[in-house]
Amino acid sequence: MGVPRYFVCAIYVPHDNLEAEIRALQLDSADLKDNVQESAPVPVEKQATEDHDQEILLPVHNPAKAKEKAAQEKAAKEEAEEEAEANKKRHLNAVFIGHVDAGKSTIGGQILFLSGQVDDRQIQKYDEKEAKDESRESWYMAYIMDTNEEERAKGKTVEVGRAHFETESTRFTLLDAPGHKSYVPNMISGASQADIGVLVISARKGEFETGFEKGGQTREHVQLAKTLGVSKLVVVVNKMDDPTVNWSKERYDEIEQKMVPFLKSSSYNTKKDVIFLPISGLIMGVNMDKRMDRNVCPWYSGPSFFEVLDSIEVPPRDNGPFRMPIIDKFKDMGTIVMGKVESGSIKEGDSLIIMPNKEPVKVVAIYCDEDKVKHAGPGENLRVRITGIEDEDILSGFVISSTVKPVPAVTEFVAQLQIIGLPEKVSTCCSHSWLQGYSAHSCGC
Ligand SMILES: Nc1nc2c(ncn2[C@@H]2O[C@H](COP(=O)(O)OP(=O)(O)OP(=O)(O)O)[C@@H](O)[C@H]2O)c(=O)[nH]1
Ligand SMILES: [Mg+2]
Repeated sequence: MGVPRYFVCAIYVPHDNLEAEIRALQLDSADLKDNVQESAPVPVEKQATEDHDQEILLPVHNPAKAKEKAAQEKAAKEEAEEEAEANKKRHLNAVFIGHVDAGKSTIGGQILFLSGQVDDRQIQKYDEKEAKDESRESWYMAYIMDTNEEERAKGKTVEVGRAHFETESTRFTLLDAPGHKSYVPNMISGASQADIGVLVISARKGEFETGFEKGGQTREHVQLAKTLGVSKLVVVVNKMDDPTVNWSKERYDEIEQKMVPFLKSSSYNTKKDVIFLPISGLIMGVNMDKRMDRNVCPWYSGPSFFEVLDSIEVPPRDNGPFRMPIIDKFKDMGTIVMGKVESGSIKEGDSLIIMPNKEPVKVVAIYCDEDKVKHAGPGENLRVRITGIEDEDILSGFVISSTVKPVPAVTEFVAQLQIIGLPEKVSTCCSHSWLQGYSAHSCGC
């Protein structure tokens, strides 16, 4: 309970008098020693107005005050935590796309190495032991992202790899999509969580051509990314160090000139929403965290990859009712759901509902990157621990949403389908069987 204001004023002791009082008490205390408290009890109200020194000299056991102080300290700590969270760097989800073997995982691994998350010893372990054992000497950087046995044995990403890194002003969630055509559905799942795309193109002789030809995944990935709402693209022309390229400006220009009309035809504004740059993801990572060494490539004077990532605008976020489509779920001291917040925000203790099965749930904990946070806003990729439902009652595609305005469950909806390619034999008659890839923005429903 607070002290009435008039009372505080009435017992105020001017500083000079206070010092004299303390001195007198100190002298007295030489005789009285432990009896100070008994012989000179200090009213609670007075204690509340005095400075810290006096509290030390005259400790008074007051549970009410101790409780109040603890509450104040807790509130101040919470406020500081909230402020720290609010001041956090902006956040972007970046999906790495492009034809198989273009170098997506290698670049992802290099980013983690350059940002200090993987050290030399780990690289040596991958390089000298694991990659060599698989006769994949140059694959050691990709092994940082490609962690499962199948991926390492085949030298191909299968599942979307996830990592986190930070540039000067931005926190990134890195989504490393597979390039092989067998895993296009996994690539779709990665791109659907992304704000921006990093399109990786191999400049190596023959590799750009294969990836860009009809049937190559460069085209398919660009079109899928655009359809899935990836509004900005960073096109990294990779493997510029390869002996067939050797940092040739002609090769770089050729690739850019061929890509620009195609990107335009895929509805990207190539002036505003696309930026090209040459890099090498292997060895030391050239033009990645630091600007290009002019001895390596004298004709490029533009920004480094990290600088480009830092300057990309965050797309507008939706502050509507809370909606997070569930990408995955698992059991870990309760039920954990994973996904990207498409709209609204979430905080610890929230009561939400899982749609379409209308299960009420409670938010126990929120994890953003590796950190536990108290709340999170739109665009964040989260893991959320909930109670009130078992993981087997959740399917990916379900939406955890606001109870007041849950995402509607419908039996019919109007969709716009973008057909990005037809098998040659099926040109006139449409059969359902080949219409495999589609996406529906869950929030728009
Ligand atoms: N010379 C050279 N080789 C590279 C570079 N980047 C990647 N590579 C090599 O290209 C091969 C494929 O690299 P990955 O990173 O696995 O390619 P990816 O795009 O992730 O492949 P998928 O995940 O299967 O689509 C590996 O042998 C890498 O060492 C580069 O900048 N220069
Ligand atoms: Mg890969």
